This record gives sequence, structure tokens and C-alpha cells, in this order.
Amino acid sequence: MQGKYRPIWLNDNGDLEVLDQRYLPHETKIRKLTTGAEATEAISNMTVRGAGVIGNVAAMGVYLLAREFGDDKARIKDEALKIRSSRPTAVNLMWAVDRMLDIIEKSDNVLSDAKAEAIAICDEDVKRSETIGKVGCDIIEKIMQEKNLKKINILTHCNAGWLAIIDSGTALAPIYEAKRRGIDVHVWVDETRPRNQGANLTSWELLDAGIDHTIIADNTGGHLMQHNMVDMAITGADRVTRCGDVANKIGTYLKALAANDNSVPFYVALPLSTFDFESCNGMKEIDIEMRSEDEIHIMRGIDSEGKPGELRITPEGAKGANYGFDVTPARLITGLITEAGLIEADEKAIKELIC
Ligand code: RI2
Repeated sequence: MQGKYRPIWLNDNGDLEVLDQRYLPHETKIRKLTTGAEATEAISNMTVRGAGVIGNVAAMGVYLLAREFGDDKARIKDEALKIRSSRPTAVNLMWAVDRMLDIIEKSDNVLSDAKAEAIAICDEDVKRSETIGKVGCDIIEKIMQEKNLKKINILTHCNAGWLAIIDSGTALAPIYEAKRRGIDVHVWVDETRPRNQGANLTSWELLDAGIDHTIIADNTGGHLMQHNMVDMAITGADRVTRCGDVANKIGTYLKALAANDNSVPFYVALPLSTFDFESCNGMKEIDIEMRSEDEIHIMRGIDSEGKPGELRITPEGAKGANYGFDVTPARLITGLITEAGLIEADEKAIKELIC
């Protein structure tokens, strides 16, 4: 299943290989994961990231556990629960582990069934992301017609491309589809502090695809919207409640507020596996990941001689607080772009379309 647009694949020995996203865009490093514990670590230290891909690596991690522990289903389950808690916010992770454990529970041939299911989850994401691309691109075309635009300006936050969900992403899938349809697009790429997934990863993807884009400091979006320089915003999601509240990368809420104030349509793209039907009020019920404050203090990059390395940018001894995500209330969201079509961010609409 190796391909240019898959950040994870199984090698000929059945080990999991992943593109180490911590080193992009300046270095390309591939990591081999051979155990469930290594999968847990790769998710928690963000070797792999993005809601969809951490679900994929979690599924593959359960398959690696089946390789380690054979038919010992109780042991596999115990170890799988460690993978399940490797990051708290993106619900695809829990969804994928639960689906794998369900298959294993019923299986008489644990290893081959686990491997087949993990591969199926990845392959399904390819189809989901393709459909999300088409649904989202129809919206792009509609906005262009309504505003009589020759070129559309789309703002995105973080990275929700093929590095985040195979093999064309969520928020970037409609943009890739627009490119295929010959639509002229320009993307405003929020840098996305502190880990800079926009500046490092989204820009890298868009450059590779030949899509016109500009990286902006995180606080720029509101200004651009006030000056009519953003026609729509599309982000990915880590968890969406049954009432339509969206947890996504920290800073998403502020962009949605600015979009609302300036009548800029604000869309969220997600596969159905990102819905959390157990919760309604995202502000109260979604667990927001707190990450190491080192991510605030230290940045990675290359120096003037092209040598990669880290740089501390804050005073020694200064305190940092690193909230990984925030929640955008449903009322600020124009629509949810899913493989089941465009859904209003509203409990009744979500239930009708999905249940
Ligand atoms: P998909 C990211 O989190 C961001 O919140 C981003 O919007 C999302 O995952 C993309 O995932 P992180 O894992 O919506 O970089 O594409 O912390 O599945």
C-alpha cells in the first residue's frame, strides 16, 4: 500500500513504516514501527499526526500487537488500550482501536483478520477523502459563481492534507479536487504555532502539488477577512460532537469568529469517523490535549547553511502553556463537508443524515 500520497505503509516484512512528520519539510526520515508500543510512541510524540492518520497508525498498531501476542486476546486488548490513550482529542484514534478490538474479539484467525482490518481502514480513508474533495469542491464552485470570481482565496489552518488523512486529506481534499477541475485557487496557509503544521506541512504539500499559496502568521486571518481577501475558510477536525461543535487545532475558533464577523463562509471537512456521538457540548465535554511547553519555547528549522536544528526563542525560565486544540461552537460553522455530503452543524441535521 505504499504510495506517494500515503504517509504510512506496510513493508514486505509486515512492519509499519511511516514518514516522520517532525522533520518535514527540511528532512525526509522514514521510521519503522514493529511493536504496538512503538506505534503508541509515534502517535504521542507526533512522528505521525492528523486525526485520520493517527487512527490509521492506531489500527496498524493493534495489528502489530497481534503479531507480538498471537492469540492472546486479553493481552492484545490491554496493550491496545495504551494506544487508545496515546492522544486524547482526536476521536478517530479511539474509533480505530475499538473497531480493531471488535474484529479481534470475534476472530478465529487474529493475525490475518487484524492485518486485513487495518489495511481496510486505510483504504476506506482514501475513498472518504476523495468524496470529501468532490463535495467540498462543489461548494468552492458555487461560491465562485455567486461572487463571480475568476480565482478563489481559501484560508486553512494547521495541516489537513494527505499527511493527515490518506490520501488527499480533509480540508485540502477540495483544494486538490479544484486543481484537478482546473479551478484557479490561492490558499492562505496559517503557520499554526506552536508546531507550525501549516508553515511546515501544508506549504510542503501545496508546493509539491503546484498550488498557489501564501504562508501567513497566525494572527493575520482577521485582517485579511476585513479586507475581502478571503472567500471561504476550510479546516479539518479532530472531534465533532453530535450537536456540531468542532475541536480542531488551537486557533481555529478565533478564525471562525473573524469569519462570522465578516460573513466569510467557514467550513469544516471531516470523515464520519471524526464524529463523537456521545458528546454534544464540545466546550464542556471534549478533552483538550495539553502538550509539552517545550513546543512553545523551541522551534525547528534550518540555519543559513541549510543545517537542520532547534532554536530556543523564549527567555530561559519563562513559563509556557501549550493547549493543543480549541472548540468552535456549531453556530459559527457554515457547514460540515463529509463523505455523506454537506451537513449543517446542527444536531437534527447530523442525526438525519448519518443515523
Ligand atoms: P484531519 C491536526 O492536529 C489538526 O487539528 C488538523 O486540523 C487535524 O489534525 C487534521 O486531521 P495534530 O494531529 O482533519 O497536528 O485531516 O495535532 O483528519
